Amino acid sequence: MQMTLRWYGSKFDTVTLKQIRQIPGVTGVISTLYDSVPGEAWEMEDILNLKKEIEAAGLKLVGIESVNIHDAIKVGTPDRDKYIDNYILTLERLGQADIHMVCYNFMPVFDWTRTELARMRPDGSTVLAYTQEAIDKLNPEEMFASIAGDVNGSILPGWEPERMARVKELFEIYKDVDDEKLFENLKYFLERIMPVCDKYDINMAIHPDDPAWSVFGLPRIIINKENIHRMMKMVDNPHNGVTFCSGSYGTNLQNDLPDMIRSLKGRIHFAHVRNLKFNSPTDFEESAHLSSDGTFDMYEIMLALYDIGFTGPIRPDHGRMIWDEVAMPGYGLYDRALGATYLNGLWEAIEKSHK
Ligand code: CS2
Ligand code: MN
Repeated sequence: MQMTLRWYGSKFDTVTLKQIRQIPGVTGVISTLYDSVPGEAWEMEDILNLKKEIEAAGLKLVGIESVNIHDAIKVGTPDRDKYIDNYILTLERLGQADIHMVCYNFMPVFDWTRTELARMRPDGSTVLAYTQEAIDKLNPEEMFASIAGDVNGSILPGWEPERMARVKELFEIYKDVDDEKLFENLKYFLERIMPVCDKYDINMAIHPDDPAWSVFGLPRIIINKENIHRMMKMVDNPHNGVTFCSGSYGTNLQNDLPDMIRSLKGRIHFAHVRNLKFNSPTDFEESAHLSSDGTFDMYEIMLALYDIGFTGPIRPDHGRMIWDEVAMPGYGLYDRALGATYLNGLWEAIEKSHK
């Protein structure tokens, strides 16, 4: 595996490349053109500038998270081909820039969903949290306003204010899209992009829906072992793979994370590894990465990745806000650095005990 950190670019991130470079064992960065608009093709010049900036700091741009998908593609409207053409152009340019992993998601309307961005834990740290009870009381249009006070001045991925202003309209365009339709539209998209992925050896890594069930009645399909295997079989190409995100699949306690990982040998192109602490099956918070701080056995997760011979990029995922850091919720420096160090420690121990 290659340890990386997600970085939003110097215009948006409070964390610097210099700081990332100084986290022991972190050699790569996962980034994006954060101000790109879904549906538009990325300019080669912008891609190369991003790459150059990262390389000048002594790091490597090992993948993109995310190239976001235009709603027309997810909904399957007649104009989707034009947006898929643009997506293909972006992939082509990424391939030419020697970038071979692209993370994306196929969630309608909302990306990840949390009901609190700064829940206080007993040690005074604050974390992202979710309760179904809070969702059940909310109208989707109020969703953004309900968390907007806790964003620390940052723009959250998938929660851009312009997008949230259109929530009502977005719900409207998805009204005839159910799980089956979403699968069909995903298949159509994947079939169209696989030739360019084959040509440039680009691994597509779909991110799971988070939480891994339907929110506000919207369809959600990338939620469990059965559905991911269905997705991979429907377009059976090794470039059609997954981002294994323990914190997202883990939201559903029925998902056996190490077992899922073992079943995905060869198709996990990217890993997000973090822990969750459950207070009840529908109330969880994003604890520290350490096994003892949450519900998951992180050793077993890393061991499963080791056992399948995982060599791709991995990153700690959301961290707690600690030591008075002010940053994008989930994406501060300190706790993610602790997470990376811990995961590196587990990996070293696993490797050595297998020699
Ligand atoms: C990320 C997702 O911060 C997060 O929860 O894991 O937003 C992820 O980047 C997207 O779903 C992938 O497109
Ligand atoms: Mn994730």
